[in-house]
Amino acid sequence: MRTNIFWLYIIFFILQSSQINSDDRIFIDQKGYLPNAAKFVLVAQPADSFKVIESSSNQIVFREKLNRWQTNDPATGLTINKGDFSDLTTSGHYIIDVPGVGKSFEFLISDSVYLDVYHKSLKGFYFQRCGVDLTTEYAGVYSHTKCHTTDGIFHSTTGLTGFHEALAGWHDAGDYGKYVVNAGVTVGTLLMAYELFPERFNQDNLNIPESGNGMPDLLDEVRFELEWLLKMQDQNGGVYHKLTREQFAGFILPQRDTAVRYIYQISSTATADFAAMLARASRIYQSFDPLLSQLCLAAAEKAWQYLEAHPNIIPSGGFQNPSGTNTGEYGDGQDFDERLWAAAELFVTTGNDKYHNYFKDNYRASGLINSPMGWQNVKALALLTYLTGNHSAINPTVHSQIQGSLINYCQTLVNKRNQSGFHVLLEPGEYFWGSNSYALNKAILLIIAYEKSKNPDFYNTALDQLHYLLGVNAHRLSFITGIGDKSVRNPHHRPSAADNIAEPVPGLLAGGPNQYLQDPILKTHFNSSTPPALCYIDHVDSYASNEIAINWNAPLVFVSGYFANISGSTNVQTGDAAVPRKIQLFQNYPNPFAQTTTIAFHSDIPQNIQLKIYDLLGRIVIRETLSASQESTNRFEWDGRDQLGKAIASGLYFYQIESAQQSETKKLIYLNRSNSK
Ligand SMILES: [Ca+2]
Ligand SMILES: [Ca+2]
Ligand SMILES: [Ca+2]
Ligand SMILES: [Zn+2]
Repeated sequence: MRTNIFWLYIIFFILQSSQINSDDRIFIDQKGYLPNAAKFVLVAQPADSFKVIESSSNQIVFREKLNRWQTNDPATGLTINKGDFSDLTTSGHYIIDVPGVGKSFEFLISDSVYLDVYHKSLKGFYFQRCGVDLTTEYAGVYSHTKCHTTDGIFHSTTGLTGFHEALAGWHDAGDYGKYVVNAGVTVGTLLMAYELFPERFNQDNLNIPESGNGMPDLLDEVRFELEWLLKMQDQNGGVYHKLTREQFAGFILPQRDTAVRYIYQISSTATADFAAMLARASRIYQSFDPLLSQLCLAAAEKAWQYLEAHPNIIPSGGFQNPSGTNTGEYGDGQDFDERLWAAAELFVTTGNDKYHNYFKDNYRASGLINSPMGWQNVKALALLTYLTGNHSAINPTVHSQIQGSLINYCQTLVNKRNQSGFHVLLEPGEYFWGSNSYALNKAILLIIAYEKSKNPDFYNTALDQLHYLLGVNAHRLSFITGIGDKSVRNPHHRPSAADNIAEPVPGLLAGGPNQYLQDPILKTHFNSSTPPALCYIDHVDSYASNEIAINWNAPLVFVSGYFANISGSTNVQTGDAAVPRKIQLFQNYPNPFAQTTTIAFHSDIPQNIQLKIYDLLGRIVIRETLSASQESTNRFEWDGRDQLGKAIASGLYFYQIESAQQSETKKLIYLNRSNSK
């Protein structure tokens, strides 16, 4: 008898908790969807159908069946049903309701739905700037005084001694080191975004110190890194591998990290990455800053001369931390791909046969495009540079071979997406350190393949990777700080951990699930039988799943920026006055109303909004200043009373919201039952 009661309690408890947590089983992109792109909701619980509800009117605008999509998804162990609402193309705010399961987060359908992701992820680089004050004007609550002002001292292994000024550049990741090799794929990806799609990446209004100077802010941000990189080249053309402490700093603010930071020895991977980055920069900055462009080209050619003089990898076997040093190693025993990338960039910039011949002699050495780029393997960047480069000497046969390999590889990616419960380009085994960036780098290949082929599967599969990062994952989490209703809160990021501010620095992408459990926290929570995609924890100590890094944010900038500016019609603007800060006002509901009504609006940025309600003669009834958040719908409840609390007369009124740049007005009808005749 007691046992029965005990079991009743247990069953009651399970029922209760499954109701409370039911929303955890509905997966949508927490930002939302482009009007004309594919749209899916995933539900990891048996259910037959779903409804899409327009938030402000509470009206059902779409209803469809759910179908079984994956049974025992190999990466998560979940059984997943899928609903397709691609046919809903009307812009607005929505919620998905799955009867018997629950409701989703609110999301947006809009052409500009990813603008916020793009702006924040690019601004994320500004927050990583080293050696300068981050002022409140640009950094807000995350401001701090200049850090690491004595970079750097030659490490004894360089054979050199003393101080060599190497300020500027970005902190690499959750730590404060600066590593040339990881700058390589990062700068390469950011400059590629601008070079391929200048009309999508040319905004000059991202609120960094160089906003409004006439140069796209993406190029200003990269320039800050180039200024540091130029200081990392030795007189012999070789490039020092990194600038770090011997041991990682504790979780302190950057300006408090005053231990000696060393410049380590030259490596051929750093030298070749450097040559590639600066050769690419030379052609992109030519029209904005001819002097910088010349400096970059001279430095890149000098680096190439060093590589020619040292045909074998330097140091032998690749860079390794000397004894006594435990900061990031970025070791890589294969410098073939870095040299190939340097040759490709130098050829496209100069047209010089020396570089072209090197490229043509070596481009097939490890197959064509068959994997995405990463810090350790930049072959895909080399091949993409040749594929998308603009030079009359480009060999059409080589060009078409590379293009064919890209298209073929992207077909395999579409097939892989169709095997994955969450549409992600990661299969068991690929949930390694930085897995989120691995999916994003594949999305970059899909975008370029889409531009070449116009195959919509490539477009939508690339978008699926963004959806994955923004909530369509087993954790139902946005992996980007400060974006979405439920996002990473505790990144392994020293400034975020040390600043006594609850919200982490925004716009930073966490590494993501890591099935290899390469830190003690992951080992504590998971084991080898945990489904690979579940091996993630939002814990500050989980450096192997929850660190942030510049080479992970760079592909996020590329992919979110590509989809954020789909019209490609944005122009370089000058000054904050031209900032297109969008607000959108929705019809109040209920309307007409007798008791209370809700006025809802959306703002693309956090800002103060003036709300006014006025009558047919323009007399103000209500005037309020509201602080709008950009993450969700902002609401104002009104009970038909004026500023003094007095009930107003029945009739037609106007309501208006106004930001510094824009205003929108709609009508409402109030029925005052007590004073209507
Ligand atoms: Ca600018
Ligand atoms: Ca390599
Ligand atoms: Ca914090
Ligand atoms: Zn610093």
